[in-house]
Amino acid sequence: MADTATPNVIRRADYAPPAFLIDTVALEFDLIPERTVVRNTMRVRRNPDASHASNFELMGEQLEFVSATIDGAPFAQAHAHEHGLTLDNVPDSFELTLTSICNPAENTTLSGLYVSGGNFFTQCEAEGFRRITYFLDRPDVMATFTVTLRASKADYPVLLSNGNLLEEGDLPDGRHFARWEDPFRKPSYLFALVAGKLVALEERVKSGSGKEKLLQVWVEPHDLDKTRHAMDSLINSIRWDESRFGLELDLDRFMIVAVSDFNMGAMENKGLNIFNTKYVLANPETATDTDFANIEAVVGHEYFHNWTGNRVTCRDWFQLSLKEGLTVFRDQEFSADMAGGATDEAARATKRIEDVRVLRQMQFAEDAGPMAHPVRPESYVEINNFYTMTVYEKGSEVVRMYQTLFGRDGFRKGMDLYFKRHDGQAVTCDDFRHALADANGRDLAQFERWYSQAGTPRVSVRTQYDAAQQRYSVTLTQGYGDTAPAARETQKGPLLIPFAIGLIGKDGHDLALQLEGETRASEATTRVLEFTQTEQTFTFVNVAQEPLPSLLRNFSAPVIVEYDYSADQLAFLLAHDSDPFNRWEAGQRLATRELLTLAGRAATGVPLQLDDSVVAAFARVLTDETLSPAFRELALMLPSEAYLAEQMAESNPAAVHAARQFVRKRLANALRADWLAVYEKHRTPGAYEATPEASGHRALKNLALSYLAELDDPAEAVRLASAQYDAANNMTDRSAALSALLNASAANGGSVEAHQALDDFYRRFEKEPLVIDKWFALQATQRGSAQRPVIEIVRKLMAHPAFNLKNPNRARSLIFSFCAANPAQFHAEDGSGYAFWAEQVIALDAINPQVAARLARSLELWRRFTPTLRDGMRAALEKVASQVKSRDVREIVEKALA
Ligand code: B3K
Ligand code: ZN
Repeated sequence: MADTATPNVIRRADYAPPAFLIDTVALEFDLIPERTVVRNTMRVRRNPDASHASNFELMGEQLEFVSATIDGAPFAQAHAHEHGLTLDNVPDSFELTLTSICNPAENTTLSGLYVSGGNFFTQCEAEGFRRITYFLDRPDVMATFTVTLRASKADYPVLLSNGNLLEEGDLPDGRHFARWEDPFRKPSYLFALVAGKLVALEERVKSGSGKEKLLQVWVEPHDLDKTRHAMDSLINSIRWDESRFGLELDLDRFMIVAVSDFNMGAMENKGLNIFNTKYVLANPETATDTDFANIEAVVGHEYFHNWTGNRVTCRDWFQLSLKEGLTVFRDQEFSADMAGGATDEAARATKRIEDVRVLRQMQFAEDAGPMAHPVRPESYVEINNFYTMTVYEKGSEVVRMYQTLFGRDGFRKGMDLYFKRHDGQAVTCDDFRHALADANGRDLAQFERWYSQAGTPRVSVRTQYDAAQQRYSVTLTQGYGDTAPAARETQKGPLLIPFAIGLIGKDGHDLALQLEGETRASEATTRVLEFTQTEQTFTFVNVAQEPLPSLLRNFSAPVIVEYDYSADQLAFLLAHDSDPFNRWEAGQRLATRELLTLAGRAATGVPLQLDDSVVAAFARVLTDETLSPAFRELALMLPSEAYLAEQMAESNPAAVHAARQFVRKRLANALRADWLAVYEKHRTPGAYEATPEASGHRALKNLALSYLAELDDPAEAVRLASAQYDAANNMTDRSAALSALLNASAANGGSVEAHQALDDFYRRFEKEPLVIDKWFALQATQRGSAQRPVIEIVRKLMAHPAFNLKNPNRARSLIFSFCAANPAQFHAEDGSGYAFWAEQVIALDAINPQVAARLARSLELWRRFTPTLRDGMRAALEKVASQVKSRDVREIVEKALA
């Protein structure tokens, strides 16, 4: 095996610096779909910090080797093999020119150079550059790039690459060229090119230091009317990074390009971000409020990578969270600031709640299964499988904890030091932690465990009030409980947990906080306790009455809090906690507890009932006009079926569905008049506005509609939904109405209204692929019934002319929506869902391993389910394991079965 062959398992401990360094790269492309010729000229020298190697090993995949020259002379000792190219006995410093050919037209993996809609695009992270040319394709090899693109002018009028345009012009035979230069050293994963028939929305803005910048959003011509929001989001991102972190755009030109075939959300290539159309294109008719918010977040995320990821990059892929966790944190703060500025805590909390919901539902589940890994993983088989909720979302929580510990100013000081030390370098998570520690004069050695330990920590809380002494003690104990074996082996000791707490008095107001040893109470009524030992007691003094504790305010650490609140106490917190996050949290705890009890009953066939006090607690939120509509919508939304199933000793999706439906119906029927009143009151007549306020009204109104659709007699809801569908001037209202119609009709096997609306929706938006994705997704996630199982609808839709397995958005809209977002139907007892899953994973494996591996993950928690389901899932996993070829899918299913 040559050195560049990928061994089965790559380990962090095996990191070694590269034997050679590449200082400059000049790439020349002759772009032809089936046969693109790439000439790559590099200045190479031995790495003084690495051990000597006589051979130069370059990575390469799916390339046809043509020739090699060293310092202008043909080089005969070049051997191409399956994993790359070996050059024997090279000099210490030399200019190397390699010529090779690739086939973008046949590249269905969407990694490397590929064709989509007749245009050329690239995706190089993590290891796609080696599918374009032979290279030291690893992030610690940083070079400056110049790129020359040549192509037919009629077919590819626009030629883009990273950095600044140096020159462009015509060539013989109807061809033309463009030459680009990126002045910044970068790793190969940030390389990009785009060529095709595209048009741009352009803006010129001045950056903080007064330099003019050209901003462009490139799309296919018919999409130009959907680029304004992405452009505004980009301008806001530029402003925000200047004001919050003092970071300026460093290029004269910044481009975003939309492509409809894309494996993930977007990619932060230097100066040339490439985006899934889903995260660029929006107008009120085609995009929902959620789409608008996601576009703002993803445009921000990719833009922020320019500093956190590009200027300072990762030494190796184990450090992925260095850029991803940090950049997710930055995009979350950006969205929160856009919604509520620095001070509107309620508006900020809405964003926080949404982010924590995702973390708890997805990352906690990941941490509990066979793919559990630390924020900085120790090993991987296929790096693309490690762009995970843990690396991104838990990684972002880890970054947030620095800010919770040091405050915004302390965090900023740490960031400043990080850039001062590491600008232009490829570094590690330890380097980041050291910058934060040094800038704040702190020893953060213990904090390293957040990077090396997997599993979700549990903090159990005991409290004791001593009325005579007016002392209130809070004892915290930390551990991991009964975690997945993959996580257990990483757990070495207690973490530094910033534990934010408040104490609430009988009147619902926060009490003053004075810890034992302090001379007086602090002004702030939330205190961040630094919890560092396995067990630790914090004692508050001068506590005149027995308080109710508000624990882990604003979700100050990614942990599970165990505390035995009574239902009355939760209702009290839901009504009074000054921390909006914990107000929401109290409602969720209350609902989760009731729902789990009911699911347990449903599983054993005991009749279901719900206490009036729970209904009353929800009624108070529903009718409390002092709360923002956005908050009420979040508070009234029950925990998801997936999250609830995950909390059961044995996951039972059918029982969870029955319990959740029972509660929804009960709340619908008991509060019918209130839902109707809320529905009427929160209509947003007039022109569509994409503001947080307007979207809050729509969210609450549409939640009301979805509850009304649960009524025993849904006639009224059907009437409202049909009217809303017909009158809607925006996609949020139209798709919510369609969804309500589908769900209202589920019980009686489909209704005329639902059918008509579905047909109308399709015809109306036939030419809008992103909306047709919604059309597939709405049907895949709809409620089913014994007479009308959703799997049958899904199978029929697989044969629809608009379905296309090769387009990841479309595959996700139908297949992933069904397998991952419709648990009650997917986990049908007859195993029909699992058989479908296996077929699709196997089919996708041959087309696009990265997408296949994502789908493969929807069975990874199989061991936690009821015995019948478990058997069905194991059989499906075994079938897949015996048939798939890609490293991507193999890693997932083998870990699941191990
Ligand atoms: N850095 C890319 C993700 C690349 C995924 C490769 N499989 C997008 C992002 O996180 O911004
Ligand atoms: Zn990212």
